[in-house]
This record gives sequence, structure tokens and C-alpha cells, in this order.
Amino acid sequence: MKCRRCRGPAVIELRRHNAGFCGDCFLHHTREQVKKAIHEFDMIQPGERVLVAVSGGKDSLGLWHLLRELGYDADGLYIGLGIGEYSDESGRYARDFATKIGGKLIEVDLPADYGFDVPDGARVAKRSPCSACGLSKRHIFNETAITHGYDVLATGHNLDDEAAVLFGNVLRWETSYLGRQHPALPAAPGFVRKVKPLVRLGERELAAYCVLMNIDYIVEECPQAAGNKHLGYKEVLNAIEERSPGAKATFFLRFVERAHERFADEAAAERDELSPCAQCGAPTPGETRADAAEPRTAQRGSQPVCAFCRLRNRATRIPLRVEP
Ligand code: Q46
Ligand code: ZN
Repeated sequence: MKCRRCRGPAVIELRRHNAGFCGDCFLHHTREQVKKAIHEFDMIQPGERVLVAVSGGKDSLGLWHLLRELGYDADGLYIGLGIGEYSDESGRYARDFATKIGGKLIEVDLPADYGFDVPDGARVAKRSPCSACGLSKRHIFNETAITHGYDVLATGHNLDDEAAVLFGNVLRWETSYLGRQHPALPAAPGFVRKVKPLVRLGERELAAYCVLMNIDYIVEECPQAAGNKHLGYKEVLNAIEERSPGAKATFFLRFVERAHERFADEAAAERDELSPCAQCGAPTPGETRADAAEPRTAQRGSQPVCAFCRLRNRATRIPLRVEP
């Protein structure tokens, strides 16, 4: 097979694009896909400060590298989740990579800074590990980006991730989640802008990018991932992609283009009704379905307490602190 761009020998075939690429032209293709996503969705303006959430995996380290290559002012944020050796190891990859590229890495440690780890948080809150973990990461990403004055938070969600999330949201017709699923969520009071510049690239492309760029990343899967629904959705989508190359990209990118808008009003209305958490100040809904399972003591007067603070309170048994 020949490279589509230079006609030299191809080293990677991308069936979705019905094309093969040599190493250099594949790297060019990868950068072009990131540039295209950034421009198409107005993700980052020149001169803005970007905080990249890095886990030590291929997607987030690849994203950090790509953004710096494209000339963006991008620093990294690593969160230690307290998942045993996996966290020790992933932290090492993130730190080594930051040192290698001379990048600034902000580190937050869930056990040291917030008093609990993901396995304990999941156990006491009777949530799945990924649910407790996702809630904690979203909270800390947003809080850290705001505290450190970044304009935008970038995460390494790729096309496979987004298609799997969309698949799950459609299976349950989670209309409010569908309204929030977009490659670029604008800033709002209490929320930094959040962007996903890898939405036009698949997992395999990120792995190939890291290999070609000599980026060392953690290959082991998180031990808490077993039973994660998204892994099952990915398998289903991979089987469909195998028969119909390009199906994943069409599914997700056409949703963004043609259907997202239909659900956006509901998500915007929910965002407008948020009020500050009594403990941390982050925007949070009042009582919701999820709250109903939480102790009533989580609410004081009309001031709600956010899901992250409630998780933290239960995991650390810190008495509720409410500002007078
Ligand atoms: S780190 Fe956390 Fe993932 Fe591990 S507990 Fe689940 S969400 S699988 S990206
Ligand atoms: Zn809070």
C-alpha cells in the first residue's frame, strides 16, 4: 500500500479514511485532524492558557504533545486517584513526560489533598469506582483550572470514547447528557471552557502517534475498569466499525452536527438553575434524583452541597461545614 499523501510506502492503514500513510504523513494527518477540530469548534484562541488533564495514558500525553507542537501554551494537570500501583505508575509516566518536554505539570493528589481515594469513595458512596472517579476528576479539573487562571481545560477523549458515551446516552435516551455532549462546552459562571481536541482521532491513531513520537505511556488498564459499561459499548461499536469502516465517526460527528442542538436547551436550562455549593462554591443543582439517595443532612436550608463534597464528606466522615 502507498501513502496517500507522498506515494511512498505506507506504514499505517486507516480504513475509515480509505487511506494509508507513511510515518511523516501520518503525523501530518494527526496534527491536521487536531487543528481541524480546534477550528471547527472554536476550542482555543491564540494566546489562551490551556490546562491539559493528563493521566499518563496515550490519549492525554499525545494531546499535550500535539497542542505544544501546534504552538499552544499548554500545561498539564495530573490527579493521583489513590488506585494502588496503577496510580503510582501512571504518575511516573506523567512526570517523566513533563520532564522530557520541559512542560509544567500541576499535581493534585486525591488522598493527600482531599482525604480519600477512589476505591474508598466508591465503597462508602455505593457508587461504581468509575462513577466516583469521574465525579472527582470533573470537579478537580474544573476547580484547578479556575484556581490557576487557565482559559480552557482540554481532555484526551478521542473518537472511540465519545462514540461510546454517545451510544450509552442514546441507549438510555439521557436527553440532558446529550445536550452536554459536545467537543467544546463554553465557559459559564463557575465553569471553565472544556474542550476535546482529539474527537476526530481514534484510539489506534493516538497509539500510533505516541509510538512514532517516542512518547512512553502507561499501557496497563486501570484495575477498577472491570465492569465499566463503556468498555462493552466500545466492543459493540468496534464490531460495527469492522463491517462498516467510518461508522463511529459518522455516528458521533453527525450527532454533533445535526442532533446536538435539539438537546442543548434542556442542558442550558439545567445549567441556569445551578447555585453555589455551600462547601466549595462550585455550581450544583438543588435536590436531584441522585440526591434522594443521599442523607438529608447534605442539604442545609436552601444551600445545596455538591455531589463531590457529599462524596468527600461520606468518604472522610468530615462533619458538614457550612459558611454562616
Ligand atoms: S481511572 Fe477512574 Fe478510569 Fe479507573 S476508576 Fe474508572 S474512570 S477506569 S478513565
Ligand atoms: Zn462542593
